[in-house]
Amino acid sequence: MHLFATHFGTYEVAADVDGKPCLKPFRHDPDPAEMGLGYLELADHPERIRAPMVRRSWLESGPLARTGGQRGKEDFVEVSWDQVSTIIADELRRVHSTHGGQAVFGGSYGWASAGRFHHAQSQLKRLLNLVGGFTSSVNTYSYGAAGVLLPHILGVDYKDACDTSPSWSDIADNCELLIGFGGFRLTNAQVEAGGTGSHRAVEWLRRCQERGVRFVVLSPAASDAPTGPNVRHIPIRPNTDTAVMLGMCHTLLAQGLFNESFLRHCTVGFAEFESYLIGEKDGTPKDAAWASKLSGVPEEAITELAGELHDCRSLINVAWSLQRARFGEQPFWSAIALASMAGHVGQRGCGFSFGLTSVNSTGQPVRRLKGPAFEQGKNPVRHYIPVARITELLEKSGGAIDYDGLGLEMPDIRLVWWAGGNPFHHHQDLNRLAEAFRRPDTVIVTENMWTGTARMADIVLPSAFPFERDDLAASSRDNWLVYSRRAMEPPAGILTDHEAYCLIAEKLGCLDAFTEKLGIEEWLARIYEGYRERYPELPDFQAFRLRGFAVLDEGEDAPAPADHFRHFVADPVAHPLKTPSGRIEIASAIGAFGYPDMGDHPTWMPPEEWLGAELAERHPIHLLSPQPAHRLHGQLEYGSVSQKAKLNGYERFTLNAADAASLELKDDQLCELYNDRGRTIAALSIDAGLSPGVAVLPAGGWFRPDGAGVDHGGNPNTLTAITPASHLSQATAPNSCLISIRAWHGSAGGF
Ligand SMILES: Nc1nc2c(c(=O)[nH]1)N[C@H]1C(S)=C(S)[C@@H](COP(=O)(O)OP(=O)(O)OC[C@H]3O[C@@H](n4cnc5c(=O)[nH]c(N)nc54)[C@H](O)[C@@H]3O)O[C@H]1N2
Ligand SMILES: Nc1nc2c(c(=O)[nH]1)N[C@H]1C(S)=C(S)[C@@H](COP(=O)(O)OP(=O)(O)OC[C@H]3O[C@@H](n4cnc5c(=O)[nH]c(N)nc54)[C@H](O)[C@@H]3O)O[C@H]1N2
Ligand SMILES: [Mo]
Repeated sequence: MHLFATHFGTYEVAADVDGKPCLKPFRHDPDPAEMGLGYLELADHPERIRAPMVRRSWLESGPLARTGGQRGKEDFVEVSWDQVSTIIADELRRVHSTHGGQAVFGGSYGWASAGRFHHAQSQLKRLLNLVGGFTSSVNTYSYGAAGVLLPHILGVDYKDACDTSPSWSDIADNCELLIGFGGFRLTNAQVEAGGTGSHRAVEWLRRCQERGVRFVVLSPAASDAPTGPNVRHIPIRPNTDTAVMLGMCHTLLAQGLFNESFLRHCTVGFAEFESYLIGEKDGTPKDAAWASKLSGVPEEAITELAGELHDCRSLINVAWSLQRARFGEQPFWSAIALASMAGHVGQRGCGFSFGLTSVNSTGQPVRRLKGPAFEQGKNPVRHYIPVARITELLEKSGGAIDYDGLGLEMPDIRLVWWAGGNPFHHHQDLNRLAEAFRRPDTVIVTENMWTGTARMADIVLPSAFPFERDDLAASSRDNWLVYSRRAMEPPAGILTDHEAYCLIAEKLGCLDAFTEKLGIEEWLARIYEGYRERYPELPDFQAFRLRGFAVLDEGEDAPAPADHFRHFVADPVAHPLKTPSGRIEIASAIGAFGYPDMGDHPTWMPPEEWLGAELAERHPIHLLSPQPAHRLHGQLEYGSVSQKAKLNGYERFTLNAADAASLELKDDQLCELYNDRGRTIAALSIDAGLSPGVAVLPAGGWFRPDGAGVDHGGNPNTLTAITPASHLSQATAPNSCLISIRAWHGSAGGF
């Protein structure tokens, strides 16, 4: 079968009536994602990068003239591949020999495309590692706060926020009550990093409902609650989930409804937490009335839910979005404390989980295919940043930052190279990022399209789309392997990242080390054989290629579902967690780092930007920026599915009817969303199910500032702040953002 693998699923490559290649849903996928069906339309889109390009004054005067101030404002000159590979090789040599490898920032965060070989970051990092290395980045935008917190609280085995979840099958069979903080935004489950052959999250959710699992969803958006029976939606003020969870903890404590034996055997630090809950330290009991005032959730709802959490076989799920906020570690830590008090952790389908439906794989009862990728080699440079500190890195050069008990030195960055990511989509406070991006001597970007990031570069390398090359796709959290076969040739003048880097490696004298003298087919076979070594039941490479896919445990009974914490809870001494105490740390030594924004136990701290903040008097709307339903971040922005969801090319945002009326705004009206950091234009859609004082503008609109600095792409990151979740994680926190909204009277599309 001729298949094409993406992060949003697998598609069959067919021919349309004119004989041109087109994509069809994969026959084995019960819930294929619509957004990918038009992917091939992008092949000849006008925004495609068609040749290597160099910014004019950089080309004319070179890196030492420091013309970075012109980045994003000046035109580009087309050059040949021979020219551009010489220019880049010379520039890498110059920076490495004059400043050292740490002066190159190659962290290059981003989702790129599915495919283990053509993985954009791995290709770039392998090249850079061969010529002196680079300053790198750690963690993710997805769950950066959780990724640093959870190893302290649950142990390193649970670093990946997906790994705490019970299986959907166990939830359906055993759980009676599923409380979802942040709800279940089902369009998110269309995505899986690395790809999948089968979208199953929605099916599992339905099965839970059929089996009588009751759902309670706390979210500012009613649309986060699944439709169907047994679902209750409770509106909540953004960023106040910690308060509600603490209010529930207090209720359990006050009513004596907590599992003392579980707390004694399986956790440490409860006494300290208890003292905080009853207000011994600060005079404020964290009771339901207190939590209600902060969150807007009725007091009775908090006490009633707390009782039910204890009385029923219950599971608390927290969406990843909640930790993408100021103090984002707290709702995850609080959920662990609350579930520990309720006492069902370790029982099948119960306890706590993070990110059910945030992506397809969370909770899937499948064996995971862990396999090799294109090796990056060894980086001789030891410097790194937490991924969301890019602005400070470029601004400060030579400064230091706190991170997880360490002090990280920030090297002086002279050269930035980004491939497979779009910081001018994904990072916060883009106007500030743009200034920071103007500091280094040289910026290189490898891209398919003229994204905001490509426009901010000095040197742009055009990259083939994933449907223009062969690859082998698999997610390390899923059980599908797909042979992703080229659907068409790339246009003349456009190379794959690998081909482009071969030209540069040749100029740098490391071509053989870069390719190991293997062709693409040999690389794919080698990667596949790496999988077969671990899973001998997989068919041989030729059979796999011919069929187009392989599935672990195909046709067999589903493997035994994961039973995280089961052995630990049964015997915490024999099966300790990898935490300092061997148990769940309700209080932890991370408090001793002394960070102003991290205590010893789950704690409510009011963010600088939320509806209860002083700033709300000036900017009274809390902006949330969830994942876009119609594309993958900024990818497929120009696909027909994404374009259809817009109004005349403008991104849509939502607001409830009362807020719209008080601002004298109407449905479909173009509005300006603004605060002290920036301005962006989007079209209003009234959403009756949205809480008052909340606006929703999904991420992924392209940053397209006009001459006055007003973004016409509807990118929420023109408004969000770089303030981290905390000094512990230094993670991204876009969901703590206050804004104002007014009608837009400027020109539409005049940019
Ligand atoms: N406000 C706000 N901002 C957010 C979030 C949020 O919730 N709110 N979420 C954050 C999260 S969780 C994430 S993961 C990030 C995602 O941020 P990114 O991962 O940076 O977003 P993508 O648009 O997927 O960027 C990938 C880029 O790689 C390019 N690309 C694809 N294939 C290839 C290839 O083979 N080679 C090369 N060279 N390039 C390729 C694509 O054209 C695309 O521009 O955004 C974060 N930003
Ligand atoms: N279609 C599509 N799917 C995707 C992606 C994509 O780009 N497109 N990106 C993928 C990626 S990289 C990631 S990391 C995951 C992210 O998965 P998540 O982090 O789970 O998803 P989000 O869409 O950011 O947010 C989910 C919901 O949280 C709610 N929410 C936000 N803030 C609060 C709060 O303070 N309290 C409460 N109670 N609720 C709140 C919002 O209403 C929102 O609908 O999604 C993945 N799935
Ligand atoms: Mo993400």
